[in-house]
Amino acid sequence: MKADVGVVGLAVMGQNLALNIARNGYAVAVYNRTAERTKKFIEERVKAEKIIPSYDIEHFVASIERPRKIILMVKAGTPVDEMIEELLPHLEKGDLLVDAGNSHYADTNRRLEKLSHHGILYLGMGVSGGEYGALHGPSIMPGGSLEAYRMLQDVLTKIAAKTEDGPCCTYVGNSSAGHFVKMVHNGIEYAIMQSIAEIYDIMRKILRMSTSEIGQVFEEWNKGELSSFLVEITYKIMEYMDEETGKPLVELILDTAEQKGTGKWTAQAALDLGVPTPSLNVAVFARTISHFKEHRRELSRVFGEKSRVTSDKSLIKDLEKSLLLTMFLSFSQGLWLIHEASKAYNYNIDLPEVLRIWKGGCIIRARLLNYLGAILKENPENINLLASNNAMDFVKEKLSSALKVSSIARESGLPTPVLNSSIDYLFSLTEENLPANLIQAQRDFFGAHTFERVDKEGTFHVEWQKLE
Ligand code: NBP
Repeated sequence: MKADVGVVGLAVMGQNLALNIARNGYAVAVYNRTAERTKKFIEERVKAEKIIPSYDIEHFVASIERPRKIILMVKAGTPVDEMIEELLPHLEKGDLLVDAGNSHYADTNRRLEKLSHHGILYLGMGVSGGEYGALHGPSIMPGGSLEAYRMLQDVLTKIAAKTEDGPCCTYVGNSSAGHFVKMVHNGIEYAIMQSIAEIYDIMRKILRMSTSEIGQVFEEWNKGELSSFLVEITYKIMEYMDEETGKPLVELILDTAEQKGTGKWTAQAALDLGVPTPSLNVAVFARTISHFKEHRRELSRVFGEKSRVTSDKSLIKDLEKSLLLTMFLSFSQGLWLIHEASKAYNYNIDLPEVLRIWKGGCIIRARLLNYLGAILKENPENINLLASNNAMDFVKEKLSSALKVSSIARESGLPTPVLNSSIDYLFSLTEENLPANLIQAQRDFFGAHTFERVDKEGTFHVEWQKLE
């Protein structure tokens, strides 16, 4: 028996993806650098599925039907290059390699270029949903040539999550479009996670709610407009008790957040392309600041006690609206970035399709996406979603709550960076006259950088002071 598809890399994602493909009726060849992991996988997780293990690369490649379709699910970075190097001598023209890890889009472009010289087709494919999604149906974001996508389309659409709008998989666009969209997906994920954490902090420190009470509120919210994967896991986290101490586990977790790079890359891409994504960027810095635990401990002593504003539980309604606003504006910024990248890199990305495939299986799946999709459908040029009366009404209806929450947090000395930067993003975009005229004057003053005028055409420079 030859395999229909090969999977390289049997850590959490690779194992679950291989099982998902096999459970959809395909024969899957598997290979992992360390043989022990393959053995363990076969012994402990494979039952009736058609999974063919290999312990050397040549055997692995030979066990796959031609033209071969091989999915790499290894750690992003040099491991992907090393695996490509190992596979290449055994591949033939017309075979397909798919990098399903969180690779940087520039690496994907480089690999696409290199493999095209060997006649190997290549897809850079974002996969979201964690290990559960990989097994039961992830959101899949493949990019590269359409020809390459067609080779694996049936498999991918079968294994993807399904919603009433179809499978959460689409051909995202040219070259590294898939990895770019997955990267921005993660950037939005950072912002929503941080937003939720900010609300949690207000609930515990200002409303003095217990972890269990906080969980109940998130559970309630998950039944309404805020319904989403991240809100859902938040209430489940609040309910989880540590066996050893009998306390909610979340209370025992050290407050230093890790990151693997996709949030940072999103911020870097936004800066490179000149797209404003402040909420996404500050979410990365929030994790960075969290790392300075000792420094924070020391400075909190120097700063002294902060007087927390008190508020009654009526604030919970404002917190809900506030979170809806930051979620909306995080998506707004991410979509704008994807739109600009699509133009700059000729990705040809269909934004409503991106929103559609984020509706199921992925970490940022949210009921709100139905609404965002409808806004974009109404006007596909509305790339940051704000240029419609309908969307602006939605945002304005949440704004007074967001301002109240932000103000209470400020007065209490609580950081709410995503909330604050989201409000500033909105205020900046809706302000016809920004004080950037003064910035231009300052630049011209010290650096002769010139400026434009509001009353006549041209580029101007004045001698702001006489040089002696
Ligand atoms: P990891 O990112 O932890 O990578 C572990 C895998 O990479 C193992 O199979 C390991 O083989 C292999 N590997 C390494 Br490390 N160096 C290698 C090399 N030089 N050559 C060949 N193989 C090498 O696994 P993961 O968490 O399953 O994630 C896989 C990919 O999916 C990553 O790009 C990740 O960012 C992405 N992703 C992860 C998630 C998630 O929730 N974990 C979600 C979405 C996307 P070994 O067994 O021999 O060490």
